[in-house]
Amino acid sequence: MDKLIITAAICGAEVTKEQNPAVPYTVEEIVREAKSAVDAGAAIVHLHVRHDDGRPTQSRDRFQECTEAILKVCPDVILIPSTGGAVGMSPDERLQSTDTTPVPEMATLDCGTCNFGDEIFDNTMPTMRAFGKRMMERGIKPEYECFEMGHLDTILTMARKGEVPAHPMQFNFVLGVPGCTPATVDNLCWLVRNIPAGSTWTATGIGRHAFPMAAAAIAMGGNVRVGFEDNLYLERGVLAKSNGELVAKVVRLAKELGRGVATSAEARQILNLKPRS
Ligand code: KMH
Ligand code: ZN
Repeated sequence: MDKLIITAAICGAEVTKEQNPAVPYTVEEIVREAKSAVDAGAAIVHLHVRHDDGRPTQSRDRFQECTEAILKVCPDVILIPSTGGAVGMSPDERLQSTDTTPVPEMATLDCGTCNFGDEIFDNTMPTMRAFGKRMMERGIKPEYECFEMGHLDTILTMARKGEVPAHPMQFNFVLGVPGCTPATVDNLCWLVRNIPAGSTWTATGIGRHAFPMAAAAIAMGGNVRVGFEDNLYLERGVLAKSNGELVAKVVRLAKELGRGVATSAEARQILNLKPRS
């Protein structure tokens, strides 16, 4: 089994300081949270950015500022900027996160429209084609985010048609978003059974499902995403003080289950990315 790649989704677009005071908004806070996660064992940071007052933004300049600031203190980390942004943003607005210098090694590509709590997260076929084209043009490896079972079929069909980058594909199965596929081991197994040979995958459980999904993924040979974007609690009733605390808990689970944790350099090999020169 390959070593475990841990991704920290440090910020997200929806969670607030009212829910957990450690949720980062400013550049300094985003750097602090990225560093806490990397120091604890995360090889990847999945990045959203905010205005100082907490409003989500996909501003190219804000992504540039945060990227440079994070890479200054975590020079080896793999950054996966979000192209999902927040519900209601336009495709062009969302794609700005792929305009930074250097070009991101990876970026998320959301694999279909779905419910998102009370709202609808809009990912039409033309939107996904545009995102796939952009990533193929720029050599960005997508992380295919599937919130629903049907998203997997959608993206595999697009890959077969050459509309999005294909082999080897990296999937992130985000399970337990209200209104989407529930976070059960059964659902995770179905998804993993149906990805092409040679693919890699990550499991993300939302809210109280974060650590049960992490444990299942560790045992199944997949990878794990945790962080404030997905879950604010270290355990029932106990808010996490940092993303690093959430990552450290996954590292402890991996250790108990006998799985080594990948560095960023090892994660690049596993994900078939170019080594950082
Ligand atoms: N904020 C969600 C609506 C992504 O990063 O690509 C979408 C999201 C997915 O977080
Ligand atoms: Zn995200």
